[in-house]
Amino acid sequence: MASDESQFVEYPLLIDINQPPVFVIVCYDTTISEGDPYSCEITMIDPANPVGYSTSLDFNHQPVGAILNSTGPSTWSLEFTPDYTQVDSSFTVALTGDDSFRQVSHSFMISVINRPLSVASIDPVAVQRDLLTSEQIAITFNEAVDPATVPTGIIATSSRGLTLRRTYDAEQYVVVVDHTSGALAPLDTLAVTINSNLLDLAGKPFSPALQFSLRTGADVYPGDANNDGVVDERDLLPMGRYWGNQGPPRSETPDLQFVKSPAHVRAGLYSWSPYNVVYADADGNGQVEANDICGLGQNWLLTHSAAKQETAEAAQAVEEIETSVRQQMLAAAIECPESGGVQRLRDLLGASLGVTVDPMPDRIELYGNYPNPFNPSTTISFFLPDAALVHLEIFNLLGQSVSTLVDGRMNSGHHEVVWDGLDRSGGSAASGVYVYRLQCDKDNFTTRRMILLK
Ligand SMILES: [Ca+2]
Ligand SMILES: [Ca+2]
Ligand SMILES: [Ca+2]
Repeated sequence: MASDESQFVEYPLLIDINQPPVFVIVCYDTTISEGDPYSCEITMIDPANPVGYSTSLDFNHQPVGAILNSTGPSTWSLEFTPDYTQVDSSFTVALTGDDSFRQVSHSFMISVINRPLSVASIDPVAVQRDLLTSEQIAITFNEAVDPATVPTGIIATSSRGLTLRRTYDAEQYVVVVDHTSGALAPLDTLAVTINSNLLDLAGKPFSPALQFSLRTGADVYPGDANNDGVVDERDLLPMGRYWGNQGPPRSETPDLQFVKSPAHVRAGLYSWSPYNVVYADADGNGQVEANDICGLGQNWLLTHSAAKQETAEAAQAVEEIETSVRQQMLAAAIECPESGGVQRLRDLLGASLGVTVDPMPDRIELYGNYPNPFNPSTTISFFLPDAALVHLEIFNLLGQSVSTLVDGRMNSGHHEVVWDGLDRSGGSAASGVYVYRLQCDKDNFTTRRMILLK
């Protein structure tokens, strides 16, 4: 029996000198999205392949676009990137290894699903959506869209009633929203809706709907010439640097109120150059000049949140402004209505030019008392542009007169009066809030409050 067995075992070894090839790494059933590259590696081992026989690998079935690359003597890689026409399809891939004598086979399934259409980016991005530097909105999608569905799938409206165009770039998957003239109108609100009428090339809708809006121009305080969000001495340098520059006005009449308002954008064919010069034009009349100094002084230290930090100038010396321009700026600051900011501007410019500027308000000014709160006395100061009959009186919060400090004619100029904290009867006034009222020539008066704190 032993010798029979031995003969039985050896017999096939003698005739079966060519072993069938074997797949070592194979590809299995898988699900992939359109557009996503799929690849798998195949290694075929062919033991004892006799001389004269070669090893090969073939597709029996394959989806359109799938290729088999030879990567070595016995390795291949299968590469497949399905397109939109293959969405919702399944493909059976069959591989056959062949050494010209024997074969090995393996099959598996690739299922292709839709990749949802989505927005990859919107330019300008949310934080920059004042469009000061942009004449258009670019919406980039993650994949191609059906151009025929863009007109009803992307709705864009202008608060000024302008017709906005949507142009599709099939190469970049970008829809550009702009105005047919090429420039978006200033001070407009543009609302964009992307809805389910928009289809991808596989016919699948954009979902859920996306809405956003942006304004052409952000609310800023006039005088923030470097556009960093605060009106302060750093704004002197850009204002001085752009002195005399011209651009499109924001309105027919200059805004001498200098209230927080939308920043300007380029209109039509006209533009400021560089564009951020517009921030130095505080009154919006289309020129950087004397009035704008007043806006800077009037809005001194006010802040707003719509600044474009990237355009902010670093703090630099006022001396970098041309001397003749500094002289013009100082002359303008002297003419501005009096305010703490204007005083500061005058001091800065005056110091840089080596001149001292006396404050010369053109109207009656009643300043805050010092110290405040106080005990027992405080100093009240005021300015008279002209000589006047002056009455300065102190009241408690019940409206009762506590003391009269001045009652008579005074010359023009700066005056200081001390209140010693005593009432009419010569007793010490109680702790509390008091009002002091300055009346000139009986026809106009102004009041301020102070606190006596014991
Ligand atoms: Ca898709
Ligand atoms: Ca600033
Ligand atoms: Ca101006």
